[in-house]
Amino acid sequence: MNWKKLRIAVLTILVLCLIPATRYYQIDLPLLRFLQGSRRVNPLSLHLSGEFVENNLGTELQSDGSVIVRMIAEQYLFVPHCIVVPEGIPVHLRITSADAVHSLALSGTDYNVKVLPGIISEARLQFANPGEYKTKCGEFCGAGHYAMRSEFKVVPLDRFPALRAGGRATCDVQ
Ligand SMILES: [Cu+2]
Repeated sequence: MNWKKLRIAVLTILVLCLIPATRYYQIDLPLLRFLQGSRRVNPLSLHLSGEFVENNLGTELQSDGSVIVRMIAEQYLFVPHCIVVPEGIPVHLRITSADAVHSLALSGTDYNVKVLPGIISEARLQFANPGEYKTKCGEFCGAGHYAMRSEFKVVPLDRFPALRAGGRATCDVQ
């Protein structure tokens, strides 16, 4: 056996093992950030420009009938605090963090979306029944962590306030 070939084989296996390990432990490597290009966002300018400016947050009905929800997690609140979505419609969640590592956890379930500064986390949800679903931050993020909560208000489709494409819905408008 040629030692040089063996060494190359061992190194290759090590590198191949490291790739899933970095994903599992969510190690933030510059290379991974680069590979995630389209999901990157500058946490320092979220409120100033781009997808996560204030009037673009919340629920938006798409022309194909699906729903997009955009949220920001920051110490120690979720913006918007309350999200209204229709029942039985796929909801595409896009959320990012303005500061620390947070997560959006649906109380009473093991559903948990990790939220990192600089990255847009995406998730698909669908609520079968109307009701108020409490959410909380599932990742310890500092002194106010335990007060970091929000809710999803799921309404019957005919009561969903933004029934036209591009329309927006907030919990206040019912
Ligand atoms: Cu937290």
